[in-house]
Amino acid sequence: MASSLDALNQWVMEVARLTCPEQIQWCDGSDTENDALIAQMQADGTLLPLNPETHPRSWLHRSHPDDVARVEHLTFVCTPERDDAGPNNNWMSPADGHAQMDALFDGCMAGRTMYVVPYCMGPIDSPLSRCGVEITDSPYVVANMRIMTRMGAAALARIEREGSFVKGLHSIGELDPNRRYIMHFPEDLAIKSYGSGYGGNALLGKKCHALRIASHQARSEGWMAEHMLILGLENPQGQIHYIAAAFPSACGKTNLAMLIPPEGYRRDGWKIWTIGDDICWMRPGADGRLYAINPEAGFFGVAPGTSEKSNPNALASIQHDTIFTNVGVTADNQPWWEGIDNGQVPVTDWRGEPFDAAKRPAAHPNSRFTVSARQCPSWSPMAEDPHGVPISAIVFGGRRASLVPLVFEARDWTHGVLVGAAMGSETTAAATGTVGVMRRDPMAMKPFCGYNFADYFGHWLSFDQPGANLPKVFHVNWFRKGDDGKFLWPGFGDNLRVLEWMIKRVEGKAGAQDTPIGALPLQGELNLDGLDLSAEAREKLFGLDQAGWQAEFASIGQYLQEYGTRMPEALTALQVSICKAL
Ligand code: OXD
Ligand code: MN
Repeated sequence: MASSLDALNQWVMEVARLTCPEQIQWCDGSDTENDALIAQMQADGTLLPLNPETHPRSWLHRSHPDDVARVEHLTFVCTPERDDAGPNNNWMSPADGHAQMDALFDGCMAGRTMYVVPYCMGPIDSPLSRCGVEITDSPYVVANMRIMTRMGAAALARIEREGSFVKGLHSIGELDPNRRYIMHFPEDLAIKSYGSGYGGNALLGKKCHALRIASHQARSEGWMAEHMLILGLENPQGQIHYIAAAFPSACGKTNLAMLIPPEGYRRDGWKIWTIGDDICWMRPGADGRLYAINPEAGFFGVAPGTSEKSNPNALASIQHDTIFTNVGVTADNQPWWEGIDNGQVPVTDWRGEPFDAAKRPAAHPNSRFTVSARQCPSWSPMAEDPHGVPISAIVFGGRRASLVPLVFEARDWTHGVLVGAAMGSETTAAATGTVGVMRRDPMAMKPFCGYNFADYFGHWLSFDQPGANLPKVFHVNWFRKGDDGKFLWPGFGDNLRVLEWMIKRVEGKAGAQDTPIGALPLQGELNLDGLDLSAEAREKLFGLDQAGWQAEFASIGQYLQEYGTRMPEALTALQVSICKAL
């Protein structure tokens, strides 16, 4: 019988025949291999060394200026039936998708090295983890994959044992936006990505595998692949509750995952432990609870706005052994971005030109750092636990300047699924396109769900079974603005106050007021001590705008209808009953 390594070798040979590389390098993930790749990229200018005194072993990569974000309009899910991909995805038939991609890949690695990168998403010994192999012609991708996944020999050994892996084929091609596609073939557990070196398009373990392909795998195997951070909230008694939270890209997931409690809370013994900042895989355990792992091993975080005030843990993490992409630099070659607020000034912008504020920001708004999670001071030892951590609460949140209060709680799991399905958020720079436009982004998975959203909501509902002990579901909005256009909630560390209320609810220790949209904190139950909130802020953060919600629910109804009869009846019926109650 052919082993899975035979299958891998055969695929590598097929790809080599198509792409015609000059040489093939199998990556083992070792330091020696990494040092050689870094030296090579330094020699050809792919990586520029940063100040070795202040940022040892750290580099700056400047991408092609047209290749700075995910390209949702060029991202496809290729299923035999269009309806299986759903209105939430761009669709092509697998035959057309393969033909289109293979034409692009034809001979594209001539004169280049083809790297074969085995990786494992999740702790190497966890039954929840899954493996993949990325073939790429980009050493920058290899170096990033080494940080973001468990990459190399151990992953290869697991692939040999397990017999199955996701096949990801990537080439930077000519970096021509007109010859750029990211295609997914869920039935074949395969990905083909051409023409971009940007993380979300090119580090195939991340969005392509751990979300789009994994969401499909998870549906057939009875688990969940979600765009969620995972944190542990430790109370003064030393008990830790784990929370998974879904926010659209560039809405502060990394900040929340690494939150430092406000002074008083810190003194009392509250602490946040970081398990993950972007992706969460969950599966019901024997006790009926959902157990979660972070499939990633590093952070690919948004740099702008990261400061000693907003995220000291992230800042501490990226002082060494970090790859920065598209940030500015100071005169003494330190990385710099808008909002770093460290008293330094940039001299060179992300395109390598003298910084001129009138021309462009020093750092691209979607500039990033790639860093090993082990460098984070709040990194939880439980992040390596093969069993995962039990989830007490699931949080959904969007960027909503109006209407949506600071926090509310769903009545039950079905209502929680509707709350997630109805999520809306203003778009950000993490994807190309207009920024600041409100769109529906169910469970923050709009760009990442590898199949029809109606079926995905059905999959969520299916976890509500006899014996299940599911998390409570909440919705938050850190981004509500006042009439003057300023944020009403201080956010950052003070978000802990909201998490504390949630955990009190989980433990049955806090009151709430039932409303048609869910339960709002009763006055005095969410700790606001020491905050200077105006009357307008209190009203808007904790009140219910009845007329506004009537309009919102009408729009949610229209959105659900876009999925036709495939939409689970339980959700449409609940939407109608909430409309009536409002
Ligand atoms: C990310 C994203 O990079 O969501 O995490 O775009
Ligand atoms: Mn993300």
